[in-house]
Amino acid sequence: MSPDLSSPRYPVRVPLQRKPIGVIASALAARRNVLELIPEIATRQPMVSGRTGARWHMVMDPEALRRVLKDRVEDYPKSLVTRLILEPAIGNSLFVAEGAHWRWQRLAAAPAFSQRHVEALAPVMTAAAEACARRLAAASGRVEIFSETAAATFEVISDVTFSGDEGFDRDAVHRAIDAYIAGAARVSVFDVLGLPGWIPRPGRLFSGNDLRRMKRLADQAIRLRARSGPHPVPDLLDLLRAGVDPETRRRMSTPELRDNLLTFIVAGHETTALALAWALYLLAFDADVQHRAAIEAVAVLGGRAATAADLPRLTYIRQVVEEALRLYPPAAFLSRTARTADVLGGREVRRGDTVMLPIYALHRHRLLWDDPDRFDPERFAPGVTRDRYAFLPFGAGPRICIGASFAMQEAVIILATLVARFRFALTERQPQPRMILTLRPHGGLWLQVAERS
Ligand code: MNH
Repeated sequence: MSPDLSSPRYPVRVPLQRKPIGVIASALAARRNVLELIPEIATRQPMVSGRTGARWHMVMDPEALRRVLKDRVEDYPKSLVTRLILEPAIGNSLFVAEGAHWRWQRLAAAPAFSQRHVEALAPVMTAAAEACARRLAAASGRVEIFSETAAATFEVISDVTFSGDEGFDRDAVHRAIDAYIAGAARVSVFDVLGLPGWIPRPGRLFSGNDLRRMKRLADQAIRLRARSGPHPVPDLLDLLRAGVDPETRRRMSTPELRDNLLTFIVAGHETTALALAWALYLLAFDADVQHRAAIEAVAVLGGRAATAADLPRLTYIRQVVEEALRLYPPAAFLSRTARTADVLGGREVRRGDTVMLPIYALHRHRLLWDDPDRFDPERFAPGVTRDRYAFLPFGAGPRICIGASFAMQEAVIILATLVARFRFALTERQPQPRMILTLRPHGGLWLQVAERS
């Protein structure tokens, strides 16, 4: 018997499909929430295949995931839909490029995300945590938490990409990115499914104006920096400008720098904000866990904001972030296109098939997790082992998120700072997890916030 998920033992979840659905129903469901495409059996079986116009496979088997993401990564490039959605905004940057063009950009960007540089960027995160706490103290009462965490992570990412005032209009960039994400959200679906051509597709994807303006602003800042030289504490622009192709000694051109910096902003701000918002929801959901997290945060921080030096002692806070990334992975659904015929989990894959990696279902898979819908940060306690490919909030293999440790450091610093100072409680408005490009709380994430003591 399946547990009663309406009972408060379980935090909110997406109702998965229990019956196969047709093409039109799929299209409508996917438009509303990509996760509604996932059949419930995807949480019990290693692989589910089907045909909705084109052939597709959903892969939840750790061995098969390893093949797609690591062993045969060249044979499973990012899907057409990924390119279609992202290219207008971020060009052929690190996130979308394949083969040699991806490789050299990854190598050029790697030093910027090394442990040493990420730690050097921590003061920016501490300042954003401090500012976020000030805003919450002023707001107290019912607060829409996702917009608060998004403000904090945008502050961090814009400060570490284009630090210093070089006429870089952050608000304009923020607006352009939000408008772009809203526009992109309207398309994804149709192509994720490879629907037959007779189904009408939405018209123009994005207003080109916002994107053009955003690119112009970034180009200006890059040209100014070329004249003024690097900052005393190098930011991501400085570090990327210094990056060279180890083989050809080539450096990034202005458009390449711009596309990659905008990629960091697009890939790094909303995802981290969601991890934080869902973590706060889960703490509000479970008072015992929140109590334990607060004891740790208060013991380590007292009343001040967290810094990089505190990280080794904020282990439970980190476990909470990891468990939030399991239950509500911001990148809950990845997709690839098979470049050649292959066999995955004993099944025939043909060239051109869509290979979907429903991270949401993987993270709640009955064969991989015990009572998977339950919130339990102990799953990530030191010493607990699990299959490397059962937990993929940042992907895996060569294309693993380059910003993973940046994001974890930022999330722990901000979460610890907030939990030490505030108590969070649920309101009668349950958040609704909906995935468009990322797994967002539809209608906002409303919590009751009160200062401690
Ligand atoms: Mn991030 C790739 C999730 C934060 C920059 N990111 C990925 C992938 C996932 C992901 C999943 C792999 C996608 C795929 O294989 O199709 N990223 C996250 C999550 C967070 C996150 C859940 C926060 C939490 N990402 C960040 C931050 C940055 C960043 C912060 C930058 C500052 N991510 C990237 C880049 C890539 C990426 C760049 C592409 C890397 C590559 O393809 O080599």
